[in-house]
Amino acid sequence: MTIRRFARREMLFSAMTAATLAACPRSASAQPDVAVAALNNRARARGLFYGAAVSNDMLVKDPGTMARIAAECGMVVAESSFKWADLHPKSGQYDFTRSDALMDWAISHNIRVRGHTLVWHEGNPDWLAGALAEGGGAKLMREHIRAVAGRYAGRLAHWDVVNEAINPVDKQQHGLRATPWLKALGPSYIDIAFNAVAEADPAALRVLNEFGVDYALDWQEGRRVALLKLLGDMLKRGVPVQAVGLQAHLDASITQLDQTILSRFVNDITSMGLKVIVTELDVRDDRLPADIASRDIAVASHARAWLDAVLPNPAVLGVLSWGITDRRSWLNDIFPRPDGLPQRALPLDADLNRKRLWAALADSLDAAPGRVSAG
Ligand code: 9MR
Repeated sequence: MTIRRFARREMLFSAMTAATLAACPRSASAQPDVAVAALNNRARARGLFYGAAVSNDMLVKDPGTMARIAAECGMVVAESSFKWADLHPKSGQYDFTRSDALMDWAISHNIRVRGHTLVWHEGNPDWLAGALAEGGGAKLMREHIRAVAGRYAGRLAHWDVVNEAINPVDKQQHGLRATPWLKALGPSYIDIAFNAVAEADPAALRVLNEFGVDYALDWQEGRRVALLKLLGDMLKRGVPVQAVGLQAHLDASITQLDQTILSRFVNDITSMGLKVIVTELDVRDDRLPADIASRDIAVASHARAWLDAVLPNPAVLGVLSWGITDRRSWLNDIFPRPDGLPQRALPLDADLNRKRLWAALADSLDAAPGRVSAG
């Protein structure tokens, strides 16, 4: 069923995209066309939100991109500046310069902010692993959370409390990822983190953020099973988790996108009473041929199929993409195209014009059933 339904969706997509793109023709002028409703406006009409990740460079050096973020987004998230390495560069010393700058920008533009992330195995300062190995990790984690979540208490929409906790291939307890936090504190590190955030900033929605649960691939099925089990166990223990972040780092070359499996998985999460947020959407195209028009179509139809399986669930709150323009994507650093061309993974091109991926998001948001906005 999947492939057939996916193909039908692609055709449907082409028709709808053509209509949406026709409504916002690309102009060759320096001023991008913004007359057609921005993504967050379309999302809001359905009780959802749309947002994007902002890098510190963008905020400081790229007013053009920031203007487009202000126009398209209702929420932003820092690509790095709320992570340990940025905020807590030396033991006991905090630097809130960059995180405060993003908060100030967002508040002045009436845009909400999500916090990312408090506990992760990456994005950490060099001193952290040594400090954890020496003991006292629970105290260290609680102090960091009190300082950071406490500073922004009442001002953040969400916190990614724990990021990327599962990785069954690591063969640890409960399918958890082998991280310095697991090594230092055992599986209870997750409970400690969620409880500390509930205390420091009770108003922020507490999220467990995860990747690699998108496709009908055996290794991803293992991750879905582990994630559902982890969530069920957390809820049984009374751990105050409230939502799951689906990162949605997609790959347009993967054919195993099964909408039935995906929507059932989202439903399995939301049936536990949890919300779902699409937190880091982008679409790799490094295994596709160079031709820009066909890459854009493949990227857009892939995202559309994924979004159409996820957004109908009424407990889905919104979508953020990991950046907004092809001017900057982490994908070019980690998965460079063999031909050296930049990836076209994001809704706007490098000239800040709306692409087919923008239209796919617009169409999928328009098609989503309305819901009461909940975060
Ligand atoms: O895009 C981010 C990159 O600029 C940082 O160097 C990196 C480490 O902090 O993190 C990247 O963002 C990741 C996000 O925090 C978690 N999910 C995967 C993202 C891409 O690696």
